[in-house]
This record gives sequence, C-alpha cells and structure tokens, in this order.
Amino acid sequence: MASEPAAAPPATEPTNDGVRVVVAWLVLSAIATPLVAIYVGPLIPPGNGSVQAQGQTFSNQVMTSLITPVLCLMVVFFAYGLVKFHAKQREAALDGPPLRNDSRIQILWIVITSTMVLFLAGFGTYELLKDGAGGGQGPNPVALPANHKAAYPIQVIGQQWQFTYRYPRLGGMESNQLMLPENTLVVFHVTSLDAIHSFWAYELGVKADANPGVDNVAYVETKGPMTVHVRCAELCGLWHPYMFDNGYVVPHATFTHWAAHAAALYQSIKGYVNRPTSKGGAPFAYTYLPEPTRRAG
Ligand SMILES: [Cu+2]
Repeated sequence: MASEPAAAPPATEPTNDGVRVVVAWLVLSAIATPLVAIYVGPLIPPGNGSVQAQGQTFSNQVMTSLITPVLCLMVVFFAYGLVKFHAKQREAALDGPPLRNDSRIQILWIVITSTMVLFLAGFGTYELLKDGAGGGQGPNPVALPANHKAAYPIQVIGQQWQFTYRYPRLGGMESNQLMLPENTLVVFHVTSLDAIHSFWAYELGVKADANPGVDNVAYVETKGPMTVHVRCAELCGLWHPYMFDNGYVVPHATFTHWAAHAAALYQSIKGYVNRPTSKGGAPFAYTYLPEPTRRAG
C-alpha cells in the first residue's frame, strides 16, 4: 500500500513587508546617519580641549554614526510591526503560522554583527594605543606618544579631600593649583596618600586612578589656554563631592612666570611650613607613604 505523501506546510501569502521595511530603513538611515555624524557627534564629550580629548570625541563620533543605522533598523522594524500587525479591536489574538529558520538571514546576521563588533574592537584598540588616549596606564605605560621622552612631568597627589600637584622640574614644588603650559605634551604621574581617588581633568580627556603606592602615568597634549575642571571620580570618603578644583592651561610665558614665582615662594616656605596633609616638605618621589597620623575617612 503506497504511503500518503506528507502534507505540505500551509503556504503563506507572499507579501512585500520585508521590502518595505528595508526601503524605509535605508531611507531613514541615509537621512539620519549624516545628521548624527555632523551635528550630534561633535557635541559628545569631552570636546576639543586636548589632542586626547579630541581623539575621544572623534571615537564617540564614529561609534555614534555607526550605531545610527542599527537604531534606525530597530525603530523601523518595530514601528512597521506595530502599525501593520497589531491586533484590531475585539479581534481574537491568534497565533500566526510557525516560523521556519532561514539560513540566509542567519548567516547575514552573524556576518554583519561580527564584522561590526570586530571592526569596533580594532578601531577602539587603535584609538586607545594612539597617544595614550588620556587614560592612566599604570607605572609602565604601553601606549607611548611619539615624543614621550620630552613630556613635561607633573605629579598629581590625591588625598582626602583635595588634589595637590608637584612639579619635579621646579625642585619638587608643590602647588594646590594645576597650571599647564599650552600646546605641550604633559605626563601626569598620579598617586594618592590615603584612599583610592581618581584624577579626572574633564576638558583634557584625562582620567586616571590615584592609588596609594602606585605611580599611574597618563599622557596628555594640551592645546590653547583654557580652564579645566578637575574632579575626583572615585568615591573616596565623606567629602568626596567637594574634591574638585580648576586647572589652567596658560601661554608659555605665563607658565614660566608663574613657575619662577611659585618655585621661589615654595623654596622660601617649605623649610618651616607644617602641613600635615601635604607632602610638600618631603623630597619629590613618585609615591609616598601615608602619614601615620592621618585619620581615616
Ligand atoms: Cu577623592
């Protein structure tokens, strides 16, 4: 007895929903992507305050532009589905025909998402390694700017609850004000006397952990004169929210003038001034031991 042929799956009506979604997606992406790249991208922090900050803004601009078509696809897909396929009033919610896998769509999906993720990983790594990207790299940085040996060193010391700055080229002078020469490659040596802090110089695109006993190195190339907002970006105790100050990028002549006067003043007072929360009296070092008399936060 001949077996009955297997029943064919119920044929679904061919529709042009897919074509409509793709066309709407392409049109929306073609309009939205340049708008995002040109008008939204440059507004993304941290801005144009240093070579590294500019690099970070550029990276954000590229990534925001790249995800715009992805966002457009989701918006179009959901909007089309909600408008076209939503249940009419008083209509019984019926299940649709069973979904069958489609290897072409699966392969396309895997290829597109893998390419995007791998490209962004490569792009991000390249951008991070270029110029040091403004992040703290620990005591032995791997991402060195081309002229890193000529970088001007400034030490950043975090403590509860203020930052102080020491200038090894000015006899280890300590200042409670961050002064930076314009258009100069600076190397920050970030450390702490007590808790874990984080030196965040927003406009410069610099953020580096300040850990006791660690010399955390971060490179930045300043641009023109500007005021820089410095904040502690690591919860470090009761008065952490008040741990902020302003830094100043100034013309070379102003910096030289300030340095000479501040260094002379520092030399004249450091012998007798007693500041128990400061390392100003100690010889310059890349890390310091905590003061034994400091109270805990
Ligand atoms: Cu802090």
